[in-house]
Amino acid sequence: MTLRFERQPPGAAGFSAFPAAAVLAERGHFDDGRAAGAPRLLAGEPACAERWLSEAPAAARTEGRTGHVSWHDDGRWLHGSACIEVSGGARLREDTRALYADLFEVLRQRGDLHLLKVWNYLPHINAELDGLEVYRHFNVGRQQAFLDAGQRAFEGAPAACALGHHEGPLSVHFLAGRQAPRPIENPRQVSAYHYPSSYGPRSPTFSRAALVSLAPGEETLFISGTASIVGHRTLHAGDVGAQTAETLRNLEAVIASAHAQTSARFDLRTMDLTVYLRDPADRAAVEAVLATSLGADAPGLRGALWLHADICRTDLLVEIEAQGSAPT
Ligand code: 3EB
Repeated sequence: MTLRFERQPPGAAGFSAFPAAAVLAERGHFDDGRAAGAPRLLAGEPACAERWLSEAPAAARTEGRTGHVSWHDDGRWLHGSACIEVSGGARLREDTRALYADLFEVLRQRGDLHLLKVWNYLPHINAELDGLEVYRHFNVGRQQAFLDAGQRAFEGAPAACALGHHEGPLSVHFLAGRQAPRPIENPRQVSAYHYPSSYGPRSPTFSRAALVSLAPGEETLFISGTASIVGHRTLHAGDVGAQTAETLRNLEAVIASAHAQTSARFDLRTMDLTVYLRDPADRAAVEAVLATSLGADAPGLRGALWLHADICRTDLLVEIEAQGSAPT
């Protein structure tokens, strides 16, 4: 039973007609407040929908709500979303932990599913609460929830991204499956789950990428949010062009690591890219670097989703997420 990802190509009138029953999950991206709890599209971008399409028969499908989490399960793949209004510092840790506890309860109830990819959107991610940054509070609650649930918080963690938005709740979307993903790391970077404590009391819980088969004869690579970090340090503070070039080197390094694990061949130029920018005014500079490296006509660049988001370190200006499938 195949799961497919579709992104409405910017500028296109809409999707080819999918029967409603085929849609496991859908997320819209807008440049106004319609999707509170998620980063907005850069102003002027055409509204975009992303859909996970299932081939499972209707009879195999279930949906439900467990605590904060709404989920849809097609018997093979499960997509879930949760949000929680957050308030203070200590509360944020507990809220994060509670949200993730519900997420892991869904996975347990549905048959010990494996987390593949998580999208985390935090309100005011760089704000300071009770002397600690929001992102760092979040990392404490997230790692604790993984440990509480007996989930792999270090090697074997899912792919993820974590970005900040300016209005709405803490929102988490996730994809899970019946088969464990293969975690991929980047030899140019310290694994995020091993970052030193100078980045916060608990390390971030994610792998650089996850490799999974969503369809027979095919593998999908979920590359986590990737930024201008080498070792564990931010490079090129204040220079968005150089950060973009460094991010591309990291993305290529992750793909090279994946190629050592599978016969599938991934190509950044044809992957689905999501570009998160702290400052919308940086778009032209970032696009120029991507065009030089990938080619101005690369489908990945033409179809990229450009979102306005705060990155989890104040000195990072850009983060890029990539996803793609290839035959094995
Ligand atoms: C980094 O490499 C950049 O906390 O889930 C990227 C992807 C980042 C995911 C997360 C954070 C996360 O550390 C930030």
